[in-house]
Amino acid sequence: MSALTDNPAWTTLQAHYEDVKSLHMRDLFKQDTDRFEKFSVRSSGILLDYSKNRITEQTMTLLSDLARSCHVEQVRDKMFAGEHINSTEDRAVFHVALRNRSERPMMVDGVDVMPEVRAVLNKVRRFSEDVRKGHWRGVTGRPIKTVVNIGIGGSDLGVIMALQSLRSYQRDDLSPRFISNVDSSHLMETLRDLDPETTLFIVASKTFTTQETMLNARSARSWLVKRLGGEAVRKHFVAVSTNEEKVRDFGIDTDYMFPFWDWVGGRYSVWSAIGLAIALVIGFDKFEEMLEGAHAMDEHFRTSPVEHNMPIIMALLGVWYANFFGWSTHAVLPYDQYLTRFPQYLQQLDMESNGKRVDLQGRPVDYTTGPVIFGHAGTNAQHSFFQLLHQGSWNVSMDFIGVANNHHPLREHQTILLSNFLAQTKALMLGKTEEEARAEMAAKGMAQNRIDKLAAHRTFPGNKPSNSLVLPLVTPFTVGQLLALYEHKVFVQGIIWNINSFDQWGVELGKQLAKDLTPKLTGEVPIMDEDASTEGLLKYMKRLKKEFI
Ligand code: G6Q
Repeated sequence: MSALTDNPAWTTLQAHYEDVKSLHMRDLFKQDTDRFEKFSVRSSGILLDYSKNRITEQTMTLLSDLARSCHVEQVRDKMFAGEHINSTEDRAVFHVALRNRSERPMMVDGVDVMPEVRAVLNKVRRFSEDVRKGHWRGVTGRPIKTVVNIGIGGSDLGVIMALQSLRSYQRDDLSPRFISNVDSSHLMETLRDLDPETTLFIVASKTFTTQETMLNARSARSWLVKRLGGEAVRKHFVAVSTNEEKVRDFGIDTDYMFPFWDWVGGRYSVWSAIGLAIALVIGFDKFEEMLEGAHAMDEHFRTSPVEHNMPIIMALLGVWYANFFGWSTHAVLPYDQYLTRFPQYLQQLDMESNGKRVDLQGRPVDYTTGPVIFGHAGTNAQHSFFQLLHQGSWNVSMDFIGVANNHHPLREHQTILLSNFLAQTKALMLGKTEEEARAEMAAKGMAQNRIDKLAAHRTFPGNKPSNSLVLPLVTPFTVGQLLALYEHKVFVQGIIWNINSFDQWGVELGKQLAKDLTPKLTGEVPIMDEDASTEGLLKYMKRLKKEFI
């Protein structure tokens, strides 16, 4: 037993689970027509309807008790106070300072970081405006038309996701591209049709040592130098990093280095100068609106009581399914094409943060932690994996994200999109009984033997829980809110599971081994002291390389 599974709030929930696990939401909705009012919450234009969950009022009371007994509010307050809650790296977790739009100071180690945060934002503003207005030009005097962000993980995923989401705010003459994978195909396909004279590279790396990013940056620099000469680097390369020395060594003018700080975790860094590509492509004012949206969610999270706190409610529902129902998968399903990259972004945010197996004290946990996250945009996803959600043998908890309005006013498209959004959560909740399936087939005049044969196949168990988040429109503000909502949800779950959501040691081992294997692939070091599989694969690949190239 651990402190968590021993916690009376936890054991009470376990007993409660036994009482409610067989209840069907269809009946819960029949018994209580106020479920929507009782189980929905709003924050600055975003609505969370969590009534289609396998919960009663008592469930929510007990889950709130759990949050309180795990000191969720106190740890939240420690984060906002700049305390070193990232204990394994002994750092503050302070991305909320990057989007603090209030006059409140944000203190870390006795220093208010807001003057520095504002100074970097101003630098981002000036540079992005210069580029957008054509004042900053390439070495041959032509304005910039393409911004290539070279980064990986937290220095890539947030920026791609935000720019994909906010594509309708993009100008036709300034567009983004991304190079992240060390696979040369990514680099070469990205550069293939680019004009070096109108291309600006941003090397985005907190450490400026990440193997993939640095190799991609060097190859991009060679590509540029070959075409425009060495002098071009200072006009076509800028950097976002915490490592000034390495930026200078690379040959980037440190006047065009946009700094951030070690209290910003990689996957929480889109709000920092890592967002430079966002400011360049959609304009600094829009980037600021994104910060404002996140700040609005921060204020909601910081000040709302547990029972009305959107991120806390979503976190608790996740714990309810992961730890009491024993479901290990969570799907995120945005019904908006602009949000297609959102599930992928969340995979890193959630799975890197809460994919942990020891608690803060270093003891193995005796409960499950972060779930597997997957998802895709509706309605497309309905035509691929939704079958499993409706009738598969696994259970998956779900977030549906609906957007009331569209940037492209083709009314019929939007109506059908929203109808599908509503229909899915309803179908998943209600299901279809065998009697209903039989009656439906009979009404169509089907023969009885055919009905008997198909009845089980056409039955849907229902009782599949989902949250519905509804946004007015995909804007910089709502994207900011949405990201912050999920950041805090993940954080709250980490508090309850007593794990550190802000380190990522799991990423290290593979990185180290890759470095050791490189000389074995190149032949600088003989293939020895490897396990039989790695040795066999190494030899096989070396042979194929010789045969094909
Ligand atoms: C995120 C991780 C990781 C990181 C990348 C890139 O939280 O730490 O995804 O962002 O490894 O790191 P650099 O920005 O240092 O290149």
